[in-house]
Amino acid sequence: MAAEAPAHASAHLDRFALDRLPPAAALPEFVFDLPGLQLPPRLNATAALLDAAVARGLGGQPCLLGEGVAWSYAETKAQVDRIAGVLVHQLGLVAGNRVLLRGANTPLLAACMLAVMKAGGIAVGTMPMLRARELATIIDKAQISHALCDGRLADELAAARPLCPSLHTVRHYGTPAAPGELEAAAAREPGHFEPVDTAATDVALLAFTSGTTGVPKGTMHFHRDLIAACACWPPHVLRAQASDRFIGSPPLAFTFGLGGLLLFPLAAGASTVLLEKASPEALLPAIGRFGATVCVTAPTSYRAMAALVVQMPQPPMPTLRKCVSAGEALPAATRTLWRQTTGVEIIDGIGSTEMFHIFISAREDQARGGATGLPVPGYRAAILGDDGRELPPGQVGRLAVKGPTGCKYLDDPRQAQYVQGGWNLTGDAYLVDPADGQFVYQARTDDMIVSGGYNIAGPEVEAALLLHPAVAECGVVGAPDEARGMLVKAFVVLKPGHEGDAAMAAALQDFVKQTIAPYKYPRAVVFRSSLPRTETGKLQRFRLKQEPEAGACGLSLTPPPA
Ligand code: 3UK
Repeated sequence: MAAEAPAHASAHLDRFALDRLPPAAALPEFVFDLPGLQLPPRLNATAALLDAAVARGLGGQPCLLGEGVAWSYAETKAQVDRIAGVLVHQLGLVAGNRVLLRGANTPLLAACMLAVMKAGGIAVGTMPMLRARELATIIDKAQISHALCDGRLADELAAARPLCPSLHTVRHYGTPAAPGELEAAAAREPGHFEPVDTAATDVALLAFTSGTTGVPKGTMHFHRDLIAACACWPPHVLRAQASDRFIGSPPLAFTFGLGGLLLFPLAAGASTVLLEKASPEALLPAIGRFGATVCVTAPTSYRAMAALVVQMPQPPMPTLRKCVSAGEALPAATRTLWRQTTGVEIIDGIGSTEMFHIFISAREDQARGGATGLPVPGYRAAILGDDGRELPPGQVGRLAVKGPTGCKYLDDPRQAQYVQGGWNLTGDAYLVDPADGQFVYQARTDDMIVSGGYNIAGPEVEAALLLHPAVAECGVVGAPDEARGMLVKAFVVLKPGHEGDAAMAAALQDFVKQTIAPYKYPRAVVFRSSLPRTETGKLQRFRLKQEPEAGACGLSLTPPPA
């Protein structure tokens, strides 16, 4: 009889990820003291979420929904097992191989991601909007061998292929109305696939940061990380139930979306709606149409949906009971507006691609305007000074966190920036409110505006501007200025019916001076019809900072670049 493999032995025959993990000394400290984080040494994330749900008797319950799709847990498992079978039996996938996933959010994309992990592969999600050059960078960095791609996005991947010698196998999938080659191959597989017996510390996911500068960083996540994340924020802060139905906007390629719209619903035995188009205009009616109860999206999306709701005779989403916001700071005005329009208190949470998901957040009953919340059970957080020592409450410093998940860059010297002294440093400036211990976001550390000797956090000025009834959206950055070093400059999108003229600029400047310390008011105000955002809903401050007329003071009415 063959000796049993030691509990920690990797199942990966392809050791690419294993060989590129940061050395032990460069890893953050991992903390597993929360009950519920005593995880077994062998763990396959898909089996632990999906197969376990079916084994618990949820087979007949709704699981993945989308346009023209409504799969039960049993049906989802059968789809996942067939695709895992295609990967291993037909496409020669070996445990540890990286598989590119390319498509808008759909049940089929979700099934592909789960299948890759079940088969012992490493899932590499990509934002649908990426162009050939960006895809090639990721494919090369991760030495990706296989790709499962939505047929409608085939062209850009085809354009990338000549630059990607590692990528030898591509299969396209279709829609419920027009199935593709992947579905045809899956139909030839049996409905059961035995999960690969991965170690808890085998890499399951490679998530690339949507970095604003430099080469994107690949963050590696173990099977254990995905399951640990399911045991922290969801049961302690979100507290969803099996009867819940999730819906939202973040792509599954973004860990905010993968957790919030796939793994956490599965862990709760709930159902989830995966929408290809989830702009505020599309998401709002979809909440009502699907009877969703938990909404997961970005702050700007709540603000835009609130503006749509107030134009309607009745809120179009009577079932909605929980709303999650992450990706950027939630302005107090948006929290209030959403509560007043829908009656739902938003659950804000800060997470990062490196940490996999949310580590500071507040339940509805703890939520307070302008604060992110408290460390999520399972995580510790501190504010560090420049010398790396912990600062007392009330002082602004660098946010540092540790917990069961943490930063593991794929072969990247920037590991030493994110992880210092065992802490994960997110790059955010925060303070702890001495009154209630809540963590209060200031800005990204490199976005702090130093003007005339004062430190000014752009998001605080944005929060003030958003309280003005004419402001739809805004972004505040520092613009170079000879006299002050930097100048506070606001880019403002007005609501329909308002004129972006000199009088409005002056009115907004006065309004900010009345709302927060006057020295923080924007000395330059620029009106725009839209603001540059990433596919994950984040304001691209670096692009605002690069504006050609960034030094100019006063008013500019130039239209946004196409
Ligand atoms: C910022 C926030 C204030 C912050 C993410 C939830 O956004 C996510 O991951 P990214 O790697 O960016 C991380 C950075 O985004 N941020 C995110 N949430 C908040 N700032 N308040 C918030 N609530 O600068 C952070 O360092 O793109 C969010 C879950 C998973 C994620 N990957």
